[in-house]
Amino acid sequence: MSPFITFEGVEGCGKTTQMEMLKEHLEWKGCQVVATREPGGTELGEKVRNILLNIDVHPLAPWSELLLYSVCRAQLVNEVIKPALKDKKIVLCDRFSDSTIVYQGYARGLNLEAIAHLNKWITEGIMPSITFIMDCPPEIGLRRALDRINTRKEGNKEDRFERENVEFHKKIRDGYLRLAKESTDRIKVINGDREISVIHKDICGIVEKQLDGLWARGNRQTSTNP
Ligand code: T5A
Repeated sequence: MSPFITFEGVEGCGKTTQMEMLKEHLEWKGCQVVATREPGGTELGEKVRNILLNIDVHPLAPWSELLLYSVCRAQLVNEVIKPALKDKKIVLCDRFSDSTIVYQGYARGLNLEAIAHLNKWITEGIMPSITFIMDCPPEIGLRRALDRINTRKEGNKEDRFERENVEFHKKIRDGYLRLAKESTDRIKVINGDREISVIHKDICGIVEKQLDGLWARGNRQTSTNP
């Protein structure tokens, strides 16, 4: 199986920035990479994303929210992730099932066992090989997210979660750190409160170590390697 790498963390922790930099780096090394995101990444998923994040759409009951995130994931796994892994491409994903455990489970308080069952069915058992948790204090992440909103020309608006108070976001951060303790092999906690280039170097080091292991086992699927 090709590497399936996910990026997680509080709002504005720098996941998207790091995922894009890793994609560029891996492509430069000659790898075939598919980068996607949740919620979204498919035509259906992007439409549902608009419902999930748009605060103008009427309030969502917690179970409705969970099921809508699940719709996005089921579609993304089928349409994008599974086919790409089958083609031996490296898949990078901005958020995945850990987000549901933390946001809908730990923070919203929905039943964790039900979430685990649902995740297992809709992901068809596909689990990330590495998950990076970009750890930073929620105050810093929210500040970055709000700064970005304020410099946007259009859509000058917070999303549903950016409206939540700092206490809610602290629960999210604690939830991620709790998950990391339960899955030390898969989950790597990265200090996200540093220079972007320093964080990138750490991430590349971890990914390359895993790729070296795979390639050594004859799984190399690159076309060229400069
Ligand atoms: N959600 C999602 C659930 O509740 N359940 C689920 O199952 C799933 C899948 C997704 C929302 O949905 C929720 C969680 C989320 O609330 P989103 O718009 O994708 O919504 O929101 P986020 O995932 O939080 O993404 P953001 O784009 O807000 O934040 P990122 O990706 O963490 O941060 P990034 O890289 O875009 O950076 C934000 C800003 O900070 C700067 C960047 O340049 C950018 O301006 N930055 C840094 N500045 C200083 N130092 C650094 N190290 C920096 N790194 C980035």
